[in-house]
Amino acid sequence: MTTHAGTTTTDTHCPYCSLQCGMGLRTAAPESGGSGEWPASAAPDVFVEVVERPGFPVNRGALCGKGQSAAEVLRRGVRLTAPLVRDGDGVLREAEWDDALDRVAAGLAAVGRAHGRDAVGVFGGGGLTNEKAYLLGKFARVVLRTANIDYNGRFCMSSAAAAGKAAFGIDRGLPFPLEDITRTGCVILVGANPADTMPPALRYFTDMRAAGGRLVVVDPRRTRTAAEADLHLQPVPGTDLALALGLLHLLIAEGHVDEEFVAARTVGFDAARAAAMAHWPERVERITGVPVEAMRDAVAMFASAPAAMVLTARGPEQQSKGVDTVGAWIDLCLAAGKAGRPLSGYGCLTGQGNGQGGREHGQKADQLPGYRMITDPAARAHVAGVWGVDPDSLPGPGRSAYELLDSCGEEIRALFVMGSNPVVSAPNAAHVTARLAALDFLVVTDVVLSETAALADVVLPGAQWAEESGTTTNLEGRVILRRAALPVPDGVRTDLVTLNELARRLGVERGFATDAEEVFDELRRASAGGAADYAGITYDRIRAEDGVFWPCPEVGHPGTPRLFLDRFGTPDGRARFAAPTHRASAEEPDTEYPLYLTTGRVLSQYQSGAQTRRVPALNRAAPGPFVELHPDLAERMGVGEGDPVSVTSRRGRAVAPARLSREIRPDTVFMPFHWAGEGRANTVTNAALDPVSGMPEFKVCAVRLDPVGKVGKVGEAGSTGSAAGGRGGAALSGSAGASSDGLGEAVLARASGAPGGGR
Ligand SMILES: Nc1nc2c(c(=O)[nH]1)N[C@H]1C(S)=C(S)[C@@H](COP(=O)(O)OP(=O)(O)OC[C@H]3O[C@@H](n4cnc5c(=O)[nH]c(N)nc54)[C@H](O)[C@@H]3O)O[C@H]1N2
Ligand SMILES: Nc1nc2c(c(=O)[nH]1)N[C@H]1C(S)=C(S)[C@@H](COP(=O)(O)OP(=O)(O)OC[C@H]3O[C@@H](n4cnc5c(=O)[nH]c(N)nc54)[C@H](O)[C@@H]3O)O[C@H]1N2
Ligand code: SF4
Ligand SMILES: [Mo]
Repeated sequence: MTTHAGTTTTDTHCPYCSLQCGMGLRTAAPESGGSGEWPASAAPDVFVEVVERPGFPVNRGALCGKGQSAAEVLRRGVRLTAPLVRDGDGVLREAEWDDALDRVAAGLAAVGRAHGRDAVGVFGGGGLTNEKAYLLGKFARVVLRTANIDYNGRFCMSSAAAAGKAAFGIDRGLPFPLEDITRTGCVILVGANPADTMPPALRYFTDMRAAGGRLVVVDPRRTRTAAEADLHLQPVPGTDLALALGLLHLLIAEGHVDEEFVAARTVGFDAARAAAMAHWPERVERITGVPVEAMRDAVAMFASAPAAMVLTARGPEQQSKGVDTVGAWIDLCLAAGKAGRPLSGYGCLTGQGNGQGGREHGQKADQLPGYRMITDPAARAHVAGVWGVDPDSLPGPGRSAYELLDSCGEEIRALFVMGSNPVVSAPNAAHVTARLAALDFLVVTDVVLSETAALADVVLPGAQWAEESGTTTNLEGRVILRRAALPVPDGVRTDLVTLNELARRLGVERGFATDAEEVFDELRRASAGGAADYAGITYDRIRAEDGVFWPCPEVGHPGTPRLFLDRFGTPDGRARFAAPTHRASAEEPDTEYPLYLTTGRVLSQYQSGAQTRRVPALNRAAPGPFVELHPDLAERMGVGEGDPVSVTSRRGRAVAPARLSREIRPDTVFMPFHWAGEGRANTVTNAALDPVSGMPEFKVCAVRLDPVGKVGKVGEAGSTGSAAGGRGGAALSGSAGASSDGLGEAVLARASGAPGGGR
C-alpha cells in the first residue's frame, strides 16, 4: 500500500470474528491527504480506511467483506455519540455523561438494596477485549458483588469448552496453529462452514487438499465448505452424537484402534468401546440418514492418514447434548491415536473476536481469571489477593446465560449488558424480550443502538476497536493486540472508563484502571499459575511477535503454539474418554411440527447484525432474512422462490421469503439469525439447555412451514428485517439522537403495546 504524505497506517485487527485477521487502518486529516471518498470517522476531521496487512500470518492480508467494511461503523450518524436516558415520558433522550452514570449507579444500587446483590445481573460478550472482559468480571464480583454474571459465549463454544476440559484438562479452541492444518492428512470438519464464517481460513483446508490431505465435512446442508470436501456426510440435524459413535464403532470393528496410544496416554477406553458397540452402523444410518458406506469411507480416510484432526464448530455444539456430542468426536480422535501428537488432534473453531480470551478471564458464571474455577478455594484466594479483597467476599457461581435472561423480572431485577444483543441472538427470543421488559432497570453499553439497547433505561455509548487498544485471543490461543488508530470521539467513552466511573460511584475508588495496558498487566498477575496463564505476555512482546500463544508463564517463555504433545493437561497427564450414548434432540418433528429447523450464518452479516446491518455494502449482499428449503419440500407446500413463508414452532412464528436450494435436506429448513422483527429466527428456536454447558439448542427444533397468503410484495418480510438494520444512518444523525430513530418513538418509548410487552 502506498502511503502518501499526511497519512498514517496502524497495524491492528478486525473487530469481528475469532480469526482476528490482521489489517491496517490508514488515517488522514482531510487537508493532508484524505479525500472525501474515504469513510469519515466520528473523530472530527479524520478519515479512515481499512488496508491490507500482508505480514500477519493468520490471514496474510486477506479479509472478508465484513472486515473490509468495518470502518463504516465508526461513522457519526451510524453509531451512538451520546448517552441516552429514558425520561419521564418513557422516551430515550440524549443526556450528559455524569447524569447517565449517576442514574446507572443509583439504579443498580437501589435494586441491590431492595432485592439483594444477586438480583443485579451482568451480561457480557465474547467480542470484548481481554481487558474489558477481565474488568467486567471484577466489576461484578468486587463492586456489585453479584454471583450473576454470564455472557454470550455460553451460546457459542461452551459445549466444546466443557468437553475439551473434561477430556484434556485444558480447553483452548485449537491446540495447534492453523498452519498445522495444511500439513495434516485428514480433517473431519463437523458443523462448520468456514467458507462463509471465516473465509480467509478456507485456504488452510484447500492447501491441505492440494498437498494430498482429505477433507470430510459433516453438515445437513451442502454448504460452500462442503462443496470443497472429498466427502460430505449430510446427517439429520441433532444426530452428530450417533454419527460419531457409529464411526468409532467402525474404527474399532475394522481394527484401527491405536492400542499403544490408548494404553499409554488415555483413561476410560473400555467404557467408550462399550458405548460404541451399542451404535452399530445400520442403527446409526437409521438415526442419522448417513449411509453406512459413507461412514466407512470417512473412517478409512481418517484412520489411514498418518496424522488427522477433528474440528467442530457450532453445528454439533449448539445442541442440548452438545457436550456429549463433542465428547464422542474427541473419543474418536483418542481411539485412533489422533491427539496429542504433531499435526493431530481435536479442535474447536471458536467464533467471536475474543471468544477464547473472553471466557478465560472471568465473565463466565463459574470462572475467575486465568481459567480458574470460582468454587476452588485456592483460585479464590489467588484472585482475591490480586484484587485486594477478602476471598470470602467473592460470590460463588451464578446462573448460565439463558437462565440469567429467563429470570429477569423475577429473581434478577436489574441487568447490565455489555457487548451483546440478546433480543436478536438469544433462543426463544420473544420470551427473552418480555423478560428484559419486565426488569426494574436495564443498562446497555454498546457502540450502536442495538435492539437490546432500544429497550434500556440507560444506554452508554462505547468507543470502538479502532479507537482504543486492547488484546484479544484468537481461535488458535494466540494473544494479539489491537492498536488504537483514532482518538476517542466526542461524546463517547471507552468501556474501561465507564467501568471505572461506575465503580467509583458505587464506592470502589481503586482497582479499575482506564489504561488497557495497565489492566492487562493486572490480568497477567491474576492469570498467573492458572490454566490460561498470560503472565509472560506483554504488549511489547505481542507487537514484536505477531501474537503470543498461551500458556506463557514467564516473560522469557516462548509461549505454547502446540499443546499436549508430551502430556495432556489433566492431573495424571492422560486424556479421558467421555463414552456418551446417543439421545434424541429435545424436540423431534411430529405431525403438528413435521420439519427440522436449523439456524446459522451467512457470509455478509455478523451475529445479531447490530453492526453489519448498518453497513450498506453488506446489506446489499445480504439484505434480509430467508428460509432455505429444498425444492421438493417447496413443491409439496406450493411455495415458489421468494414467496413469504412462516416458520412456526411451539415458541412462536417467523416470516421470511423462501429460498429454494437443492443443498439442504428435504426434511430440514434453515434460517440465518442476523435479523430482528418478523424474520427473527430466534422467535422460533428452542431454549432447551445442555445440562453441563448450559448451551441452548439453536441447531435443532421442530417447526411447521406455511405459505403466507400472497399479501404484499415478495420479500416484504425481508424488508422488515432490513428496516430495523437501516435505522443506523439517518436515525441517529439528528440532534435528538435515538429518539429520532427510523422506527419511531413507539419502539423506544415504554408503550405497553411495544414489542416485548412494554419496555
Ligand atoms: N459471516 C459470519 N461469520 C461469522 C459469524 C457471523 O455471524 N457471520 N459469527 C462468528 C461466530 S461468533 C461464530 S460462533 C462462528 C460460527 O461458525 P460456524 O459454526 O461455521 O457457523 P454456523 O452457520 O452457525 O454453523 C455451521 C454449520 O452448521 C450446520 N449445522 C446446522 N445444524 C447442524 C447439525 O445438527 N449438525 C451439524 N454437523 N451441522 C449442523 C449449518 O448448516 C452450518 O452450515 O462464525 C463466526 N464468523
Ligand atoms: N438461532 C441462532 N442464534 C444464535 C446463534 C446461532 O447459531 N443460531 N449463535 C449464537 C452465537 S455462537 C453467538 S456468539 C451469539 C452472538 O450474539 P450477540 O451476543 O447478540 O452478538 P453480537 O451481535 O456480536 O452483539 C454484540 C453487541 O455488542 C456491541 N459491541 C461490539 N463491540 C463492543 C464493545 O467493545 N463494547 C461494547 N459495549 N459493545 C460492543 C455490538 O454493537 C452488538 O450490539 O448469538 C448466538 N445466537
Ligand atoms: S474472517 Fe473474521 S476476522 Fe477476518 S476479516 Fe472476516 S470477520 Fe474479520
Ligand atoms: Mo459465536
